[in-house]
Amino acid sequence: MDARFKSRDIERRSLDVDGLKRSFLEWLVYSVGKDARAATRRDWFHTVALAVRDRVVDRWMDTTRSYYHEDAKRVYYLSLEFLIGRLLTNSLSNLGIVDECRQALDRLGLSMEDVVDAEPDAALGNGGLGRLAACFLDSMASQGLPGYGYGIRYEFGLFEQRFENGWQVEYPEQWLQFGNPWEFARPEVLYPVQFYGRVEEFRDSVGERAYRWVDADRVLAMAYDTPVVGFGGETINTLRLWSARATRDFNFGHFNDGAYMKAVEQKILSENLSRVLYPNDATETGKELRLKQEYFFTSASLQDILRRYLQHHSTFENLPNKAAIQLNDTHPAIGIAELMRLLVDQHALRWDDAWEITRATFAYTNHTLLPEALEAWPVRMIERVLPRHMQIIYEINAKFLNRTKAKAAGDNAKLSRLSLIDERGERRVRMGNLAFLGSHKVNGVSALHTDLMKQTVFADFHEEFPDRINNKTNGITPRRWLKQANPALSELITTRIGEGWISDLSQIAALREKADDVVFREEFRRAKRKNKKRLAAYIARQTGEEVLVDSIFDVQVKRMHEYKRQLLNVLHTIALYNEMRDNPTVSWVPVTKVFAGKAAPSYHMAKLIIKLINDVAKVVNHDPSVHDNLKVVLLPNYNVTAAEIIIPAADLSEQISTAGMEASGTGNMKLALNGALTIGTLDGANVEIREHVGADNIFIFGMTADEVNDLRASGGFNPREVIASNPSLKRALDMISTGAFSPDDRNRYHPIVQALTDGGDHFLVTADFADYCRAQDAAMQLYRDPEEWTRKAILNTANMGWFSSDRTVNEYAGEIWDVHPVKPSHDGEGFR
Ligand code: CBF
Repeated sequence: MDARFKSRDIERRSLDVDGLKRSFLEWLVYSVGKDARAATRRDWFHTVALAVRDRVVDRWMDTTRSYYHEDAKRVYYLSLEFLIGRLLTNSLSNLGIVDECRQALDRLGLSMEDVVDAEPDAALGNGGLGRLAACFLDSMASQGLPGYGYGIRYEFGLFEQRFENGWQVEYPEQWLQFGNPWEFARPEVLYPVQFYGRVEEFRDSVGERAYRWVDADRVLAMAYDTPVVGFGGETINTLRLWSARATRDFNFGHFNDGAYMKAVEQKILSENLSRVLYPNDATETGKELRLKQEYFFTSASLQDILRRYLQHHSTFENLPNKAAIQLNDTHPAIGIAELMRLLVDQHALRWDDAWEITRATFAYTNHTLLPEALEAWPVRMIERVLPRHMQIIYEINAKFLNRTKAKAAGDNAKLSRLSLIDERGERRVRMGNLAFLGSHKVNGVSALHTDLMKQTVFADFHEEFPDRINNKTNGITPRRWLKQANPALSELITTRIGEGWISDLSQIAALREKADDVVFREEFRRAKRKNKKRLAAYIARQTGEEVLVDSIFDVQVKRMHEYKRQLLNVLHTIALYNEMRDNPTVSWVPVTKVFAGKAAPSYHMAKLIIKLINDVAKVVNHDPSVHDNLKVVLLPNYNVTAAEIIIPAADLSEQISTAGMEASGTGNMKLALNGALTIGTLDGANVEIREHVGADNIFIFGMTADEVNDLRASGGFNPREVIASNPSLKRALDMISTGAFSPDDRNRYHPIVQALTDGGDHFLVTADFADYCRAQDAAMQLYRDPEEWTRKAILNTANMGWFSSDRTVNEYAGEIWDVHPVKPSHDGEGFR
């Protein structure tokens, strides 16, 4: 064998600095095809990523082989979104070779940061739901759980956000433009997915009535696999993303009559299916292409799951013992009808047996109660796009309602609420009801959210199936959100309590006693300051604004949405600005308000709020009378990479949604783990964060979910009265409405003012304003006492151990999936 190939083979395994350096040089030439003198940063990123990928391949195969040999029960996480972000540092960190890589690059005269920064951010998700899926992948692999992610390989991820004259403008996010070194294309893993056509009835071999779906359009789903490196590199799981490919079955009739190009064009159009991620967060769009995307990836995933199952089994009754399928929201809920179709139509199972198997295999996570986010597809659309599925849905519904009718004893209103079909107005399929009925477990994502599910959206179902709803409070991976994003703090923690916390975050509780240690407090502050300097430099680069590192970094980073109430924060900013101007001799605590977040392109109000923040920033930041004591910045293009810079630097974490509206939140967890104090309502997981960090170490304000509910139900809320009785609120609103921040267009913010006044203030911004200001004052007072502030910040970090996604995933594994860790057998030495 050529000596060079042999040497590459050995290099593949080596994890020391020399070995890494040698393989980087080889990979640059032989895989990227560049000479070191001509290589760009991007070439080096590809080189390093390919070299790192090589180091996980053997272990990846070992893992997959072990699952196969043990015929282990696998969990399949079906999600339309995986917000994985960059993978280089994550992979190096989980393999434990960050320093070795840095040194190897150093010897080549390269900076690790430059190489890391050349990686595009894989933004295959909108926000919390997609990022949760990515955290779960990390946690499953890190704990040796046989877990697969299934989703779509979007060519364009979530749009890139830029500000032009203060307005959000969307640009395509072309993360695949220069190739993706992490993925393996699998052109041989190809499944047909059908759309449209009609259903034919026939008699099967035993004379039973049966159905086949004919005259349909076909698309192929092609797999791309990305290895998911678990912490320690023991287990490497798979994220399988589907890309749409046109079939090659051309109609030669077209060819002959000269319409060949038309036929080809049609085929190519079918590849649009995996082209772009829908940019809506927790909002349903109702577009046919979206329904097709949902069915496309779900059908391909189910076909793949059944293929894997059939390697060991010839009948289906064991499917629930070998496969747990988790529906990440209702987006893949059509899978319930699809599995029924595959079992009944293609594998000739009896309906009742197929239904038993389906229900025992699926579980469903609900992520929001917002009515506008509950998917409900028009019956007519499903009938046209997925005609056989519509029949199956009708059948499921009829059987269920017939069974329930007897018990419901004439309660027709209840029956119509339970129905899979919403008959009010245009008839629609309620995907939440389908997901509920077709799953053996249904969970919410925080304790409050789960309670509200039982009381509201799924109240009738809960009455019918009292054991089905359970809670699984979200979590975040400490590997990315502390170890990787915050090296300063994580190194400090490790020097004090060892590194056990990285794989068992409950161990971070050992820091509690350090909160009273003056030296530790000093070091904790130093780490925070380092992160704040890093963020200040990033702010300067992104916005041109200089901010004081010693000001409170008051951070609200999340999607722009009225229920998340960025407006409440803006109103407080204006009120504070006025106070500072009115009282120039007071020694103010300097404040930097940091905002970041994207608005859905069609969500006009959210886009107007972005413009307002930018307009307020322009006025405040250039007003010499506030002496730089107040700065407002809105960072563009919030994504995972930006979050990794912003979150470790935050002092105050804004979690201020209207109570009852944020299902859980996970940014709240990331910020608290990184030592920010939360200012928040009793909403979502904030309630549990308060229980864990202690009521003294969090600033809670505002109405509770019950109070919000009562107030709305009473119909007696009058924002105008509240505004009239609060001069600082009135003044802030007057400034907005009279154009103090928009002299070029004084009416610009009329819709915002209208919504907060005559519009009834649905999100109760004005109702919570006074108490929010009180909580803000308390935070500012506390900040004057750095020792006490730091003590509380340390207690936040120390008490967040429970919010690890390892804990969450373990709960799913034990209480929903019944899957167990599998130890891969690596029969070679070290990494192979
Ligand atoms: O559960 C994960 C997150 O999901 C959402 O982002 C969603 O898209 N529905 C919710 O809005 C979050 O509250 C939740 O944390």
